[in-house]
Amino acid sequence: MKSLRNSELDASVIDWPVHMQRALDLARHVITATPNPRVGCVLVKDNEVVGEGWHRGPGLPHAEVVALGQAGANAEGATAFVSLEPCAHQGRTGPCCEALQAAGVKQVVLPIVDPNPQVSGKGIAFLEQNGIEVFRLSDFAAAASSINPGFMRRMETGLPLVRLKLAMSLDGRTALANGESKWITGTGARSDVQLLRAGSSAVLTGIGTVLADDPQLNVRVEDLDISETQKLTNETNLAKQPLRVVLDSQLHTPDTSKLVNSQGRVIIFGNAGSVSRRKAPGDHVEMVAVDCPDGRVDLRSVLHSLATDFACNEILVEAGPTLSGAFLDAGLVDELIIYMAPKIFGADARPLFGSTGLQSLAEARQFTIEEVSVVGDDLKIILSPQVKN
Ligand code: AOF
Ligand code: ZN
Repeated sequence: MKSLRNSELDASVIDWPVHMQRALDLARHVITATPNPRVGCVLVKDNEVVGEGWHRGPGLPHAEVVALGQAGANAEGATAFVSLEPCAHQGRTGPCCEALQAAGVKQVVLPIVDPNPQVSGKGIAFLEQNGIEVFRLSDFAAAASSINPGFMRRMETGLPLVRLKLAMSLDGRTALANGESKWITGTGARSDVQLLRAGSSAVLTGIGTVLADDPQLNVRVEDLDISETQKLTNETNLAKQPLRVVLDSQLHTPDTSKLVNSQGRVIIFGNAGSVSRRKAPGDHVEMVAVDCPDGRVDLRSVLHSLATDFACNEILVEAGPTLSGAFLDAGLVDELIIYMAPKIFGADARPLFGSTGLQSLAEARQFTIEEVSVVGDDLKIILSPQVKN
């Protein structure tokens, strides 16, 4: 395989970055294909696009196969631009490499190798052994990885990517002293959260939030602020709710809770004793025993189980100050997403996090601002935690 920078492309392939960008854009408009990665493919022949495709989810055709279907006989002699190395394995669907070869594709251009050990490097090897040239456009590597941050993370480390979402007032408060917190932010921000949920493999909360707020934590497609085209593109994956996960060491989640009584799978992590005593209120609810040192569910073990037993790529934590703080303290948060409403709640209202006992500013937990935007009437701030040396 030849690796090329955009600046190294000669005149005959000068439009390659345009096609690669298109393949990435197709992948990016897939809200989720969990547990699979979001993948896009463009087939080009004589400088014309003859087929496009994207992967919609497990068991459904991979991006290359969709694009080949569209191209038909025009795939003969075409160049395939794929946002991820084409697979060579028989999984839930057949190997894309063989489909590309059978259709007579002569070149494959990709930005990154698939980190899935079942696939990694094998797709490239198969293509080359069968006389298909493979090129890597290295300038697209970072962008291609960023489309599937959770899939990359799970394949490389065995843990999912964790986003922690919080909503607060201008003065960093999350509820009034009497507990009232509905709603801190406006409808724009709430619909943005729906999109975050829709893109996640699992939405995770704690028993405290279940008892206090009785949330459903589901995706309401009608509340998603996306175009009709994007709704159609994502019809299959949006019909599937993300897993809802509750950390509940003593298994106190009520059988009458909205979470348990709304559509979609629920996983409750608790201590082994409680799990063995408690009967699941339905087939869609699974109780899973997990390490609970000091009576608290061990967060790393939960994440490990979500990645390995439930194939979760991206986790959205929507919890109260205690569990949110515990995820941060354990260094398990990759992305902190704060919605800030332009309202003042005052010092008697409840804070975003509990006391820290800090004696010096130098010890304060520090973040880097990655992105700031206005969503409806509120501010959305995406931050990454700084790792302490
Ligand atoms: C591709 N094109 O569009 C996707 C790929 O078991 P399966 O059939 O669902 O395959 C899933 C694996 O295939 C997934 O873990 C990843 O390594 C790769 N995804 N590969 O050639 C695609 N979605
Ligand atoms: Zn494939």
